[in-house]
Amino acid sequence: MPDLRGALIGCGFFAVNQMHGWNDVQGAGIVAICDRDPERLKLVGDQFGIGRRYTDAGLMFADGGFDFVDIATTVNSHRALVEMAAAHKVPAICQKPFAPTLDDARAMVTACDAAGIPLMIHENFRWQTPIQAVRRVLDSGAIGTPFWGRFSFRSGYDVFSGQPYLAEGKRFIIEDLGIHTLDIARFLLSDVSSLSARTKRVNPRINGEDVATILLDHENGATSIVDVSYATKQSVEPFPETLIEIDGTEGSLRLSQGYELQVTNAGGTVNTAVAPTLLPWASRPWHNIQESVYAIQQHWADCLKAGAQTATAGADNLKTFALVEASYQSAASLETVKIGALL
Ligand code: NAD
Ligand code: 89V
Repeated sequence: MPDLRGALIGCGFFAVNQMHGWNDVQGAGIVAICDRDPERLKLVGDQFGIGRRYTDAGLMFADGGFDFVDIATTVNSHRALVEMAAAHKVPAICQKPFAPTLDDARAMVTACDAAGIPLMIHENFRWQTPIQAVRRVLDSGAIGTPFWGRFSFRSGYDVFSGQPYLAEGKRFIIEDLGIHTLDIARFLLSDVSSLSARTKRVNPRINGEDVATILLDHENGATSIVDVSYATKQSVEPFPETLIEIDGTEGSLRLSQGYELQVTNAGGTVNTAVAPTLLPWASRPWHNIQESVYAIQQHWADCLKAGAQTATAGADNLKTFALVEASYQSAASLETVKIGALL
């Protein structure tokens, strides 16, 4: 029996990674699972040897016997399930995107605060090995004070076969993928005070935008660009790499395709390989994301045991989610949106 017993709700496409991650996490494991689809419940229950299975989250909470819940369902169920966790005073992890609206997300933070339980949003991209390596370079002072950045994710990878719902919504790339890239920009260059965005839909078979370009003003005075696309066909497909350029007062860094990190300053140029580990259960090209799933879940277990705040707690992640809302507002109005007005 693990020290911390978890229950997972939503046994779909991505939850399989979360279940593998929990198997690797020290000090926590999954003891019960729930999915309203009996087929998914059986598939994941059999694969991971979980006996306690529910098709109704309410019944699972009523039975109890777990120390936290990991909500891996799609966005429309997030608020109801997080509020259910709060009502039962069970600490909760909730997948991104946080909620359908900023009002829902705020209500979820309020419910968890009132219940005195931690809420962590499963915002895993900042936990990727190459992104953590960039954070360490900035912390070392090697490039001085950053004043400019570019956070770029441009791909032609078919995400729709694994996640068909991504083709259906009115919103697509900013809400699903840009949310990660915006969080990386916050993580590396500080919070954002205002932004301007432009979007396009290139793929005629989907409903939402698949290209977005966002100009960010950071609170520390830096300027950055977040550019994301699922309509970009290249000779070597980079999915799911985030490429980064940051210029600082003393030098610059470049995280380029193939997980190469180059740092240049008065001392010269240093190139380092910052590729993610291919965990035994992982598969390319997803291994970068899969390793970060394990990393954020270990972080949750460590914080829950220590009573510490997680890096992507609900209150913090409201600031990332506000950038998503602001990007859609700006793309619609063609105006700059101030983030403070949304929070
Ligand atoms: P999915 O549709 O494959 O799986 C969702 C599952 O949840 C389904 O099996 C569905 O039956 C179940 N479900 C929905 N509502 C439920 C409820 N109220 N009670 C019980 N079960 C319920 O979706 P997915 O692709 O696995 O995505 C799930 C979430 O993970 C999404 O929010 C998505 O954005 C996110 N995601 C995150 C990453 C990442 O890197 N962080 C990557 C992919 C997907
Ligand atoms: O990470 C995600 O949220 C995924 C994908 C990489 C396909 O955008 O949905």
